[in-house]
Amino acid sequence: MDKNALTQVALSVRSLAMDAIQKANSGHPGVVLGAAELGAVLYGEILRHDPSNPKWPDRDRFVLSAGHGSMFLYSLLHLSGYADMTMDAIKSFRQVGSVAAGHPEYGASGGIEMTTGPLGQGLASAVGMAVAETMLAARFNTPARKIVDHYTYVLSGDGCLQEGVSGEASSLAGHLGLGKLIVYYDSNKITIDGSTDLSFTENAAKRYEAYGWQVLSGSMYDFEEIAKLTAQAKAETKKPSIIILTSVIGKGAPNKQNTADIHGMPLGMEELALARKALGIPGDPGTLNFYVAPEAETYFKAKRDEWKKAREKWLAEFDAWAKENTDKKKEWDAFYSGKAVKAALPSFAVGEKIATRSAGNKALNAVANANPNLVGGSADLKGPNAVGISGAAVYSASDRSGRYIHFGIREFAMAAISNGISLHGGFRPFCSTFMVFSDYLRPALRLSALMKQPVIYVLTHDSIYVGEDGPTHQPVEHLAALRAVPNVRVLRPADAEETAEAWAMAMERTDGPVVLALTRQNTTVFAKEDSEWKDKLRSGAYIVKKPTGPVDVVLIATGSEVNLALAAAELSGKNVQVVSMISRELFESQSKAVRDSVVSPGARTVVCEAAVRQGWERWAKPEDIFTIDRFGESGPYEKAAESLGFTAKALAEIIER
Ligand SMILES: Cc1ncc(C[n+]2csc(CCOP(=O)(O)OP(=O)(O)O)c2C)c(N)n1
Ligand SMILES: [Mg+2]
Repeated sequence: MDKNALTQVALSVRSLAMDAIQKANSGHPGVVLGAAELGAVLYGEILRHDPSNPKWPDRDRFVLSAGHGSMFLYSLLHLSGYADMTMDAIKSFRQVGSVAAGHPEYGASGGIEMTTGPLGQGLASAVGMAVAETMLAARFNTPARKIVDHYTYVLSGDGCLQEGVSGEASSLAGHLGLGKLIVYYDSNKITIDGSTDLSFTENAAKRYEAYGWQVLSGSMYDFEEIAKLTAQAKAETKKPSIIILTSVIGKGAPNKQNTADIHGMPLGMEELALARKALGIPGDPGTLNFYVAPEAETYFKAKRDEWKKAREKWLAEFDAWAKENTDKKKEWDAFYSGKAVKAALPSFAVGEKIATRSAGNKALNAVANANPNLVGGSADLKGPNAVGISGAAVYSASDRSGRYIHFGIREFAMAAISNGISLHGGFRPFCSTFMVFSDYLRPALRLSALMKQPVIYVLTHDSIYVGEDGPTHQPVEHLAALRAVPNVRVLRPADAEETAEAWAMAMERTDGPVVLALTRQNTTVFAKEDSEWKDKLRSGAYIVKKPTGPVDVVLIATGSEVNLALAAAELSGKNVQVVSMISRELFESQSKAVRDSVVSPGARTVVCEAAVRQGWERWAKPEDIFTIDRFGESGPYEKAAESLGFTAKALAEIIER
């Protein structure tokens, strides 16, 4: 280990961070200055990566869970030689269009493994990446050749450890014995408000021990110790490791280090000059020079050759493996194609009464059969969510080949882990819970959407028709809340046939998450007059039933309320055209011609959904929107609906008006 070179790398990281943050007049120098030594040894000596091929499948993953320290990542990506992270990008840190955005954004530059910034989620998703590594290894490694063999590293701060989601995920990681997950904890005992004494005095080491992790500790400022602790972490193959590194926030800024002031504000030109002086960074006080030490450049230049050779060695191994294992190679290609294989979907008979969650289970099984890389599970609601896959082994510490994941009652971690599985590559994850508890996972769903990850969220018990469990379990505002997130596709199929198609639609999506909103109660499979209904479903809505005469009312319904709409149309004396709108967002994104072909312009429209009206205002006049704008009620579901006035008769009265 060339300690002198690493010192110069750490110095360069500090220099770039101080200058970029000063230039932007915005950013978080504290963690970058405080953890620069870890950055140097991590990127220089520990990580197996290749900047010339950032997506190399067997690279080590590094997740900067403390995403506010984005300049930590950017400066190291730049020094390592990631092509997108140019000096210009660093000089335009936090400016519109720069790949060096405020917080790391997935896809902006090679080497950014995920979008971080919402504290805790980086660590939680890293658990998913580590899960995916073991799953992939179990499926593709052979006794002769280990083509999947990499580590997942995380840098986490006090904030990440305070967030509940990291606890949920770490608990599961301990249970699952993810030995190749290594978390560095930048323990500087400072957050925005000041000392952690204000609110965080628990013994994190003991907590992680209790989770079943290996807990190690040392100094942030000893390269050899960090390398030694990392080797110890790797040697422990049955437990994840957390390495607690005692550090000083803002190290190097003589007056501001070890204070909350340096957490999230530029140093100011005066302190910057003093810091440079203390650190030995050349340059005129009063000007920013984005200094990079020549020794750091030379060091990484040599590394780039080593890294490339290491990847080429892997590639040779991979090619040999591919020749010896042609079937596995075919499967590998399918896993990495990013395209789902079309499944033979289950069929249902008109008149059949079946809950869409149950129909969903049949579709899931068909889709899972065709796509062995579909993996996932539920937050302890396997039966109620109906997400069991027949014959599927359970993924566990002793069986990495399993595909069903018992996430435990950890909705937020479940979704964050699913993001990690998706980001890792190779797998298509799904996760599930009651729709009402989507609130518990919403921040991770938001990141799925932001990162364009095609995670499938199976959210059952999708309305007050849950019944006896009462208002705590009856979602009313959730459909609106889910639809409000950009790039989330909410599919609420109306019957078993639509549900099977909805699963297919979910699998077809490649650039964002899909929510499958499914019922607990039975719905009746209805006749579809339009032979092209499946194609039209993919535009978000289609006409279920056309009246014989001229259309008086277009009645738009979603999910189980299509049954209600058909009943109300029967009761009414008007000519009602019933529309099933499986996805409002999708339909709203269609051309006017497509929209007009389903919802005739000029016709009176009535909307029906067993949820709050928010978002439906565009589609009907206030008095023509039949929704539930209050919490539900405990009772058998028909009785609960009656008591809420949500009946076919009441809907028919609106139509008649
Ligand atoms: C979920 C979430 N809540 C709040 C914030 C705002 N925030 C950003 S950094 C930070 C403090 C983090 O403290 P620590 O992890 O110790 O980082 P350090 O101050 O040591 O750099 C907070 C509250 C956030 N980014 N994410
Ligand atoms: Mg801190």
